[in-house]
Amino acid sequence: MATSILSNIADRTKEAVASTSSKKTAQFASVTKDVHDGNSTITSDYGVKQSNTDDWLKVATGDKNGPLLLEDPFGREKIHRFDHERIPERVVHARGSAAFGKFKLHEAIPELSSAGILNDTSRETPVAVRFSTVLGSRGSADTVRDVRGFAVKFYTEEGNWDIVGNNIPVFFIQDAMKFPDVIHAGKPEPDNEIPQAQSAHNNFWDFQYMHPEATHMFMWAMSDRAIPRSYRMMQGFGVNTFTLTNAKGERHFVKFHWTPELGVHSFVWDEALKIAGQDPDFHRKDLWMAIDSGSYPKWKFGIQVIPEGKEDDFDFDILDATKVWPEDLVPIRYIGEMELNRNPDEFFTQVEQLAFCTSHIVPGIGFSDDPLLQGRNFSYQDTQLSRLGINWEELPVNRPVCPVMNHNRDGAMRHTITKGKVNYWPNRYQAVPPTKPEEGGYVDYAAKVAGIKARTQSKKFREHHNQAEMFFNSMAPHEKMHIINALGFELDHCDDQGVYERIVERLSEIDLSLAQQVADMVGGAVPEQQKRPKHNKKAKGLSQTEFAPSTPTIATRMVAILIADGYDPVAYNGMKAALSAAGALPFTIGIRRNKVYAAGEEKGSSGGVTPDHHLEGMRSTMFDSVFVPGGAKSIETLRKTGRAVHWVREAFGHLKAIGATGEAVEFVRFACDLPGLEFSASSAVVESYGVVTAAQVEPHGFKETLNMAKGAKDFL
Ligand code: HDD
Repeated sequence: MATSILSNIADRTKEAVASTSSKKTAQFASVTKDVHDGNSTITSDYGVKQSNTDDWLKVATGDKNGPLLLEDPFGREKIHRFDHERIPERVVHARGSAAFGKFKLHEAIPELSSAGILNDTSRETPVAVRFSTVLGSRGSADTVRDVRGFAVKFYTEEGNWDIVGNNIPVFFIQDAMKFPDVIHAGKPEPDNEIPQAQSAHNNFWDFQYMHPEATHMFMWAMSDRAIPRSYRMMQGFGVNTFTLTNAKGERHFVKFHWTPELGVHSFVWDEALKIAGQDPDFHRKDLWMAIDSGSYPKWKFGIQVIPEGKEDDFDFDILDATKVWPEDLVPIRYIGEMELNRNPDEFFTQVEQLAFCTSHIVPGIGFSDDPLLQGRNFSYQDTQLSRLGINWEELPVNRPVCPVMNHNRDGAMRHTITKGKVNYWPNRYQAVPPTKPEEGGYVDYAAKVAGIKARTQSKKFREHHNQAEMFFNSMAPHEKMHIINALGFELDHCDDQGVYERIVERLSEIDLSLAQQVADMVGGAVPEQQKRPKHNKKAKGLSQTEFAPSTPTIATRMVAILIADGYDPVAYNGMKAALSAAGALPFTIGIRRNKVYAAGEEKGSSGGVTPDHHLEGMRSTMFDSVFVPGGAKSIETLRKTGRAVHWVREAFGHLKAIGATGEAVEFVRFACDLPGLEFSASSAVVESYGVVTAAQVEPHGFKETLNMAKGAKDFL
């Protein structure tokens, strides 16, 4: 997607960017300046109007340049400010983008939690959400194979609450102390800083083998979840076990879930690989465009709850972040919804400076003894200090919308002015006292703790394979195939035979056939025996095929319409109108970007359409679907153009819905080159392998064609 697509869509929809009337929006407005206000002129940072910001003050010698003068405050300030623009990127999750929106509770849960946000269904809580990849640097590509971050900041009336989650419900490690190891092993290798944003290397897989606890997570990371089609089409999980406490002081263990309204969809690997080169900003643009055009992404908010006292009823430890709570055992209860409806105004101040802490919770919510979570609670606050400084919570994007007042003071870049005689508690004025619990002061759950101080872990933490196998067993056949191929790709990039052979050995503890197929692909000994007896259990909610939207939709999907001179204008216009009416985004792809003329139109006449892109500029990988209208001359040209044939063939290979009418039917059959593909020679609409054709089609037939396309797998 090029920038032109962005402006294109904005033009087309003419829908204003939504502004949620919220306290956070108003707060942002109070610190926002607009370069387009028409009244501003350039000043120095200390407010003096400048008359020239192009030429450094120098000693002029006739009409020649003389030396620059250090005394120039404007020249010094401009360069000095530039030299210091960068702050450290996040040590993980450096690449990402964010948007703002609102959270609405549908069902109050007073029996579980006293949190205002989980009880007051009349509230609209402003949120900021940042999506990210984990391993790549800030400038790396969006569509790499990786876990995606899904971090939500709720600006609640009682303070900020952050759920810093991922799009995968489990994690590589069980104890926070291992985090530097797992990240060092995944990031580029230390000697040559290769590879960028990839898990396909020796160190990553060496780590996976050395840590059997990572097995479940690497199965997820090799699945389609790790190559999402869009941030808007991924789930989010809090991963760690938190707690909810009600007004009576009773406690429940909880896991948080986000389920996207649009369903869960992924790329195929070949597509993801190509887009990483063709458009490294694919996901960032996709989110931006959707919000800009008024198609606001939404997620249902769900909780899984286990009452205190029941925590030992499972064959896994409920505090182990490498395990899911199978939905068959602990169903998800959906109680709210989140919508993202506002793009940032400025990336640096609203996305780079957006900072999360798992330790940021509000009354009614608490932590469990999950050893990953407890370590995270230290790490996030700590990392914000080195990225943003001690006063990072004063930055506009991080500021709560409720009052903040205490006796913390000073530090670099403090900019709140706190008036008064005292900066400690208790004081003789009773100034700024703590809040009583009954008036909303946070109360820690009075957990009984007794034990022996030791570096140890619970017994159930030592079982690592049951859920890895359950995950694999629960996959649809094509999902299993994708996992096998992903492992084949990753291990092919490991040149240390010890590394890939040992991973195959690990796989034989999960599923023999999986291990054998991967071994055959990547080389080395093919295992003959299942190394651990299989339990053959499956669970609900693991295969992403279960997450089709309740009503199939092509809204916000990008459809390319491929044309050359002599195209059929009835089919072209009919399909374009039908797509727009269904909320899809049609793009005209021409043989060139200069005007293309329909059958019956003179070249150079006032008619013709100006394509959004030409065949070489934009590939089919960038679109969800392709439609080719007929027109004898247009098809003759497309058929002779290698790139056009490749366009359609590649779309077919990437399992995209393809539509063709009139002469294009034969062209698509030729391009897809698949015996057994059924095509229609009559006016009947035929669907075969996601290719929808009608050789003779009346304008009213487009609705039917579109309905069939909706049924094509890519859209479900
Ligand atoms: Fe983390 C960032 C998610 C374990 C330490 N993490 C970070 C972000 C996400 C997650 C989404 C990006 C936030 C943003 O957009 O700014 N992390 C997770 C999940 C984990 C997890 C779901 C497992 C349940 N993380 C984890 C551990 C540690 C960290 C065990 C350290 C002990 N994570 C960090 C960090 C980062 C971070 C170094 C880097 C930037 C930041 O915090 O703000 O502190």
